[in-house]
Amino acid sequence: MRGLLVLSALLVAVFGKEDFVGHQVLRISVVDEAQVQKVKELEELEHLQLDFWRGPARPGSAVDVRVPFPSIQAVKIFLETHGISYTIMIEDVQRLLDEEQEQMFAFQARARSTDSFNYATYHTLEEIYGFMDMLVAENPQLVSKIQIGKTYEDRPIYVLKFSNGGNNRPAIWIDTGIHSREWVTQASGVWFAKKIVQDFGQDATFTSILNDMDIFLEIVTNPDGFVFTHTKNRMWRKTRSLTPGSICVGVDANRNWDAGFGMPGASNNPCTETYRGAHANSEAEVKSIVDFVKAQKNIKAFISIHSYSQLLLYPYGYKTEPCPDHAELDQLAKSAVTALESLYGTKYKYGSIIDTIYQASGSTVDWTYSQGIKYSFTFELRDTGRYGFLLPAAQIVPTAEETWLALRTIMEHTHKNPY
Ligand code: 0X9
Ligand code: ZN
Repeated sequence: MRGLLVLSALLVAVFGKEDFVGHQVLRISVVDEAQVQKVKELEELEHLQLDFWRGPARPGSAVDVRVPFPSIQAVKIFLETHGISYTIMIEDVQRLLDEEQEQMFAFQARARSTDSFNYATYHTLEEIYGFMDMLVAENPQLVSKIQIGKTYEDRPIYVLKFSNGGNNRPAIWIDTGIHSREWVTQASGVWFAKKIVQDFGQDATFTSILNDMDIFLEIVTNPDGFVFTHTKNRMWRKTRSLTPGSICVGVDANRNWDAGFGMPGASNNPCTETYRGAHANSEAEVKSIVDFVKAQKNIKAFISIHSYSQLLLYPYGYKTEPCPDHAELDQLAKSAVTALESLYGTKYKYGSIIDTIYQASGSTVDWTYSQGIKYSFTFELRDTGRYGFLLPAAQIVPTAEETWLALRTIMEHTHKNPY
């Protein structure tokens, strides 16, 4: 281990890439309120540099946390002292990252068309933006690219528009990758884009949807963060904006929306992973979508895709009161996860955000719902924690395929139930 640590320190010095040698992901089971309090204490110990992948704790639930090598002994002793049980989900995070990198290098060749593009590996921002241009060039009748804004670091933010004509048809929105480290989501977004052009004119049901409605697809919703996950820190979640007066970088773009902003379920501390930002819409990546949705006026379904945990969720995230469309959304979620499961047996739970995971304020779909977009959903894709955010590339295509069945269910329902 010592040799490894020295080696990795060297790698950081030479390439400036954060390493995760010896980091473990622990799954902590909390049985009661007393244990929840203990885990919260752990969260507040900033010097331990813990990265909570799933949480915060609720009695009877599990918390997944990445523990840096130097903190492992302290965390395990703390848990054991308080009689809190845990298992090791990932023995060595860096080993998974090395495998991921090897896999990417093996398929480095640049595709010349979207037919030869490798959907079964992870790609950089440049490769994904290249893919988008190829798809548009190959299908000029159906696909166009819209720049909806620019990121904090001045990168263009693109949305693909799939439209068979008409003028401002009712539309379905799908976004992936608002949290940059959730790589299976951007990879699935690429696959969805190809699937849309393949199924149009082939699959009767889908064709009839696209004959009446448009689809907007934002594949890389947090481009700065995504570049950062490739170049500096694979575990980056937030945007890359600077906060005056703080050394910490980034805002949680899924806490920055103007719905319950500032309420419990987000943090006002720039150094946390759920920092909500100085004010609602402070992030260019969020504001660009807000402006687009308001200008568009005709979006009828809004689906925001995250990973991991295998969940299909609907509003609210910031309050416990059921939303006015609760019964319909619950039924639709049930149909969608049933369709998803039919392909590979992958099981999803569904429900409102606050009931199913935890209170989250200022999150995307609470805002879209508040704008009158009834079919506002958010997915948490594979898996349930074996690999977490580091889902092996071999699972990209199966994940995208099964998710597509759920998306289709939501699109069909939206198509059949105009409002
Ligand atoms: O905490 C979050 O933002 C989401 N979990 S994640 O691990 N992907 O970060 C859950 C929040 C639920 N709300 C939405 N996904 N919109
Ligand atoms: Zn997320």
